[in-house]
Amino acid sequence: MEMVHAHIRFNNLTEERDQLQSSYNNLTEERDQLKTSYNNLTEERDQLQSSYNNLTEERDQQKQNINEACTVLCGHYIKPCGHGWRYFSGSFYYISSVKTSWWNSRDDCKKKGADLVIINSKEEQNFLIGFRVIMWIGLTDSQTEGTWKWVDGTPLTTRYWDDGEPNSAVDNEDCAELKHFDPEKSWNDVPCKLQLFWICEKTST
Ligand code: 2F8
Ligand code: CA
Repeated sequence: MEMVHAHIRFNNLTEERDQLQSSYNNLTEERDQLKTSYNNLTEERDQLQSSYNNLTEERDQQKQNINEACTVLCGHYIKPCGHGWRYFSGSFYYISSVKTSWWNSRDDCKKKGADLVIINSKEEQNFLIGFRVIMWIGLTDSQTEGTWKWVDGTPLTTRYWDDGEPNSAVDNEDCAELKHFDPEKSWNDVPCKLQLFWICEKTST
C-alpha cells in the first residue's frame, strides 16, 4: 500500500513539474514577444519623431517663404511699406488709406483680386483690432434684413457685435464696421453709404 501511494505521489509531482515547465516555456515565449513588440514600438516612435521633426522644419521654412513673399510684395509694389499688404495666418490683408462706402470698398478689394475681410477666428479678430482703425468688414444684411452674411455667402456664426448691435439704428444700417477695439464687443452696423476705411483679404492658398 505504501508503495502504491509513493507511486501516485511521484506521478503527481512529475505532472506538476511538467505543467510548471510548460508555464515557464509559455512565459518565456510571451516575454520574448513583448520584447519584440517593445522594440518595434520604439522603432515606430523614433520614425514618428523623425517625421514630426521634418514636418516642423518644413512648416517653418514655408512660413519664412511666405514672410519673404510678403516683404517682396511690400517692397516692390506697395508704398509706403507697412501700408500695403500684411500677412497673417494664411491670408494677406490690405488696409485702405482713404475712406469710401461699403460697396465702393468691396469693388476696390475685388479689383485687387481680394474681397472685404471675412473673420473666421478669434485670432483673426484680434489681429484686425491690432490696427486700431475703424473700418469696413465683409459683413452685410443687405440681401435679407436681419440675416447677416459674409461676402462669400456664408452665414454669420461667431459674432463680435458691440452690446446692443446690430440695431439698424438710423437710416437702414445694412453694413458692418469694425468700430471698437474690444475683441468681443467690436462690430457695429451702420448705413452702407457711410465713408470709412476698409480692409481687403486675399487668401494665400
Ligand atoms: O449707440 C450706438 C449707435 O451709435 C450711432 O448712432 C447714434 C451709430 N451710427 C453711426 O455711427 C452712423 C449706430 O450704428 C449705433 O448703433
Ligand atoms: Ca448700429
